[in-house]
Amino acid sequence: RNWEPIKGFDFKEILFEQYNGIAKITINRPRYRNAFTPRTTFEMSQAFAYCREAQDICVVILTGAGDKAFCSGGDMHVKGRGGYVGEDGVPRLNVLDVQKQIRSLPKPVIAMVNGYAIGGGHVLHVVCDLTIASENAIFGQTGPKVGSFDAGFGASYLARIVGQKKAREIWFLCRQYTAEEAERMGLVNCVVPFDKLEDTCVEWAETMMERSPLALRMIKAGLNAELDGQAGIQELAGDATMLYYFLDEAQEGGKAFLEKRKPDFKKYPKLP
Ligand code: 2NE
Repeated sequence: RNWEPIKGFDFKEILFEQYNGIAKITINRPRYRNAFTPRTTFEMSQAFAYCREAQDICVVILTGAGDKAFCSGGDMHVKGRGGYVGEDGVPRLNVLDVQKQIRSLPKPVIAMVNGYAIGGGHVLHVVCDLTIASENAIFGQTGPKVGSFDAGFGASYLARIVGQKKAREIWFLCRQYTAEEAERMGLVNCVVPFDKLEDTCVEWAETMMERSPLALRMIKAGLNAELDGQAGIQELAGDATMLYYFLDEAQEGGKAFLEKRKPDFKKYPKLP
């Protein structure tokens, strides 16, 4: 498959490519099982921001380089006091920004889990809309073993997926689960042989690209809204406003203001 690099970025820790309307973001630190540093997550943020704006990108695939890991969470070499310390010496937890971006991206995001999805790397797949895993994939949280936790999406959204008891088991015991076990928990959409992983993700992406993008956008916002509180409602409401702006009724309000007259809203339909 002919993935083309997306130009205009000087990324050091991710690969950013596209093919036929699909963007692929690959965490590219296989030496460290694709653990992320503040730079990795800054780069991911930039890539997701591009995907939001780009008209020719319809679906995003998130994955890790190689055949060992999707992502092993925060890089323990740079975990300091207050967060993961970047090249500027500032401690951050900027992976949380990436999680929010994935959830609010008005396009589907597929986690292509090609190996270990552990710790903060596990949470990254959890927040993606769909997860497709290869048979060698391993899932789990390690926080309480290594001095960390994610009590945000990593806890509450995980519990929505696998249930409260299982989510507590995952976090309290820090066990590792096979792809088959993860599928049984509803934590992944499907499991395929490693050599079919990318083809399957592209097929799923291409199927979604045959569906109405606006319908997918609205349903994603609706599914998020319940859990994301005011922030979720804001997104769904923003989509409703966007659609309203397409109507003559909304145009009339703005036109009337500029023409210094009373708006005439009477002519627009009031459906039951
Ligand atoms: C991922 C896992 C299970 C893989 O095991 P294995 O046996 O396949 O590989 P190995 O030998 O452990 O790792 C290979 C190399 O990658 C480095 C290792 O240190 C090792 O390096 P060398 O010994 O060859 O020099 N490596 C792997 N993971 C790394 C990491 N996260 N940071 C830095 N280097 C890493 C196994 O490696 C593992 O359990 N890794 C640690 C997973 C972990 O605990 N991650 C942090 C969780 S906390 C978190 O991510 C987090 C959060 O909880 C909340 C918010 C934000 C982040």
